Amino acid sequence: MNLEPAKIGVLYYQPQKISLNVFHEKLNCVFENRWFTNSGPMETELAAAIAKLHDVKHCVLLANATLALQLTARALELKGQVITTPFSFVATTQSLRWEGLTPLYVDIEPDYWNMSPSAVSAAIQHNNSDVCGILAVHVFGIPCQATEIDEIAAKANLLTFYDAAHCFGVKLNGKSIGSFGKAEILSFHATKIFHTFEGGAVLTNDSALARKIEKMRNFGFAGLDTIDSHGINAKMNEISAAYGLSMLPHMEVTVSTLSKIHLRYRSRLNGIEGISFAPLAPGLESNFQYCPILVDAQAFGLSRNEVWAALWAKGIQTRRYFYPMLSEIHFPAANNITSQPRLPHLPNAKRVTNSVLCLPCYVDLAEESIDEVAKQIAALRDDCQAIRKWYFNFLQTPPPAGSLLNVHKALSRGQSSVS
Ligand code: T4K
Repeated sequence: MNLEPAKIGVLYYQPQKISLNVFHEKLNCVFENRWFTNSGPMETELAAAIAKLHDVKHCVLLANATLALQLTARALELKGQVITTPFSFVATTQSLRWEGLTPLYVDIEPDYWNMSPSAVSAAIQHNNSDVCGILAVHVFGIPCQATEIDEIAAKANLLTFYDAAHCFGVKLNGKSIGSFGKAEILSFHATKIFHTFEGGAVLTNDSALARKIEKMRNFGFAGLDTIDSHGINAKMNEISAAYGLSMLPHMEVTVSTLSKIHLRYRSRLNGIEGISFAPLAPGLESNFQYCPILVDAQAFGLSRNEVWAALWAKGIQTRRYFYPMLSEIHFPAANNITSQPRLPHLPNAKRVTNSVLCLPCYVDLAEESIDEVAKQIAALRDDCQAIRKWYFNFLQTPPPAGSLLNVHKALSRGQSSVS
C-alpha cells in the first residue's frame, strides 16, 4: 500500500494576503487619527461599503460572527426553541445556547445541504407553542430556500434570522444575501473569503434592530452617560476595518480565482465513482469559498474518514466540515436550556455529515496542487482494502511522536493539539 507523502503537500487553507502598501496607507490614517475603536472612520466607511455591496440598509460591524448571532437573537427578544439546522459550524448552535435558547433541529435537503422548508413547517406544527424563531444557515455559501422559509415564518408569526457566515457577496436569483429575514450575519474570520482577521456583521433593513444592536455592541450606551439596554463589548476595531477596506477592491478577482479552482476540481474528479459535488444551482452567484465533496463509501470503496485519514497521511489536508452533526454533540447543560424531547431522526443530515469532505480552496492554491489532490483521491481507490486495514490499525496503535500520523491521530480523536 502506498501512503508515502504525496509529491506536493497541500495545506487546507491559507488566508488571502493583500498588498501591504494599501494597508500601510490606511494604518497611517488610523495612527494619525489616533482613533482605534468605538465607531471610528474606518469602521464607518467599511460598514457603508458592505451595506451597499449587499444592497441592504444597515451593516453593523462586530468583533466576530458568533457575537453577531448572539446579539441578533438577544435583540429579537427570542425565548424558547429556535428551529435550526444540524449541519453547520458549531457557532450556529453555541450562539443560541449562549442566549439561553433551545435549538430544535430539523433535517436538511439532500442536494444543497441546507435546512428543508418542509421540515421547518413540520417542526412548527409539532412544537407550535414553544417555537419562537428560525435560524437558518446558507451553508458553504449556497443560499438556503430563504424566500420559502421567510413565508413559512410569516404565516406562523415567527422571527427569522440567517447565519450567512459563508455568504459574502453571494446572490440568489439576483437578490443579495443580506436582506432575508429580520437580519443576516456575515463572518469576516481569517479563514473567510473576505476577512478582517476577526470580524462579523449584522445586515438588516430594519433600522430599529440595527440601532438596538449598535447600542448592544457598545455596553448599551445610548448617549454619553445614558445606558438603556443590555450591552456587551462586541465592537470591531479600526485596524481590522482598515484591513477590510484594503481587501474590498480585490474581491472580484478573488471570487473569479476561486471559481476556477472549483471548476478544475470538478473536471479532475469528474467520473470518479462515489465522489460528488453539490449541483451548480441556477440563479446562484456563489463566492466559491468552500469546495465540499461527498464521499459515498459504498460506491467509492472507502469511507469519508478513511479518505480523510489517508490524505492526511500523504500530506494533503482536508477538513470534515461539518462533523459531528450538531444534534449529536453532547453540550454541557447551561442557561436552563431544555434538551430536545427525543433525538431527532435526521437522515439527510446524518448522511451528509458522514460523507462530506472540504478540499483545499484558497486564492494561492496552485493548479498543480489541485491536480495532485484529485490524483491522490483517485489513487486511493486502487488500495481500498489495504487502506481500510491501515485505518483500523491506525486508530488502535499510537504512531511515532512528532510524525504527521501523530497529528492526524490527535485530530481524529478530536484533540486540538498533539502531545
Ligand atoms: N457560522 C458558520 C456557519 C461558520 O462557519 C462560522 C465560522 C461562524 C458562524 C462563526 O464565525 P466567527 O465567529 O468565527 O466569525 C474555522 C474558523 O475559525 C471559523 O470562523 C469558521 N466558521 C470555521 C468553518 O472554520 P476551525 O477551528 O476549523 O479553524 P482552524 O483554526 O482549524 O483553521 C482552518 C484552516 O485555516 C487551517 O488549515 C489553518 C488555516 N489558518 C487559520 C487561521 C486562523 C491559517 O492558515 N491562518 C490563520 O490565521 O474554524
